[in-house]
Amino acid sequence: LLKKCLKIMSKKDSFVQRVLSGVQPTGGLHIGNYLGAIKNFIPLQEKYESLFCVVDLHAITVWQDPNELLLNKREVAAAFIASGIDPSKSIIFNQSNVPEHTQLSWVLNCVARIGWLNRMTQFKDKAGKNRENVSVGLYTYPILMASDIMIYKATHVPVGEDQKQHLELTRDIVLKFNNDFKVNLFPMPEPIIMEKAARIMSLRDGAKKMSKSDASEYSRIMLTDSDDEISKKIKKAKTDAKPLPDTIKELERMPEANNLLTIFSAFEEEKFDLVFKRYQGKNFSDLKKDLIEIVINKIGPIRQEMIKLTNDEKYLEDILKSGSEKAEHIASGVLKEVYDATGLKF
Ligand code: AQP
Repeated sequence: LLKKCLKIMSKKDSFVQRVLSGVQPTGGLHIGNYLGAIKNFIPLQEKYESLFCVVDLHAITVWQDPNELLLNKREVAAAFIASGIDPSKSIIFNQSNVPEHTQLSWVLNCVARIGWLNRMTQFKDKAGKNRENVSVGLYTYPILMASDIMIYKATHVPVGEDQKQHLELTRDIVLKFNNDFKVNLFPMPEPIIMEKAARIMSLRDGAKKMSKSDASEYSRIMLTDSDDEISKKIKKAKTDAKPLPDTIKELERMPEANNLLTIFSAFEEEKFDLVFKRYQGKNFSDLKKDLIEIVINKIGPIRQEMIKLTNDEKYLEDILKSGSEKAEHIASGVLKEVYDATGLKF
């Protein structure tokens, strides 16, 4: 038994420590995407072999204008690089350029159970009352996400609160695949809970998350916003007429105030409690004035770099091309193993 355990352990340890994450090109990126995801990817590339993917196949689960989709894909790639993801350390690529994602996805469709998908709360939220009329892709989205992870045998996946359930599903699929085919082909992907990642809410409604698809542009600060736009949006952000409260307990009942302090604390990398102490009892205009300066200072350089990168089409295309070649090199090997294990090989 000991020999068997050691054999399994040594196999488990032989997996390359690899991170995979993706961002959908569904519109201009905002500070929620940056503070909640991209910023937290940067340190990972020092520790793991990292792949960061523009997940265009996920984006089309909801209608996308083809011309805008192309522009948005470029913008996500530019945002990755401008924020500090280094193409010489990490693999940056477009999901649809590596067909193995969808090839594995079909196999995983046949492994996953309908009951598992029926439990996915994100589908219920996104489909709402319109469930009969949304795309089948929106329903099977978590299987494609499992495939994104498994096609690289990723061992670690940075996840925010909203993606935890999808990663659990991936873990169920890994277990069932390895059991069904009596292999140890896929490692069990571990979540990297991004504790520092902030959940940023809409500037117009503190109960709704900041989102690319929100109808109001004043609900979000985009990474491409000018200093003027940043200033206007923060000035107009919803707050109370009264000053900031004196206690955290009172603050908990004020989602918009909470959100502005969260944005401050996330950009400054300063503890929320300390930021709150500094502004308790003060007027919102004091907090907003300082926040405008901070956001402009942090976003300004990223915006300038993004403009430079999106203007240099050839540079971005070269990075994405080389990224997809490196990604496909890994993915094609894994797909071959899957076809061998499942009898699909000819
Ligand atoms: N408001 C947010 N606060 C913190 N993190 C956020 N993320 C998105 N919004 C916030 C994180 O950004 C990463 C990439 O997101 P995505 O584009 O893949 O999907 P999403 O969560 O659906 O993003 P949006 O902005 O809300 O887009 P739409 O409107 O198209 O649905 C993810 O890690 C996400 O958690």
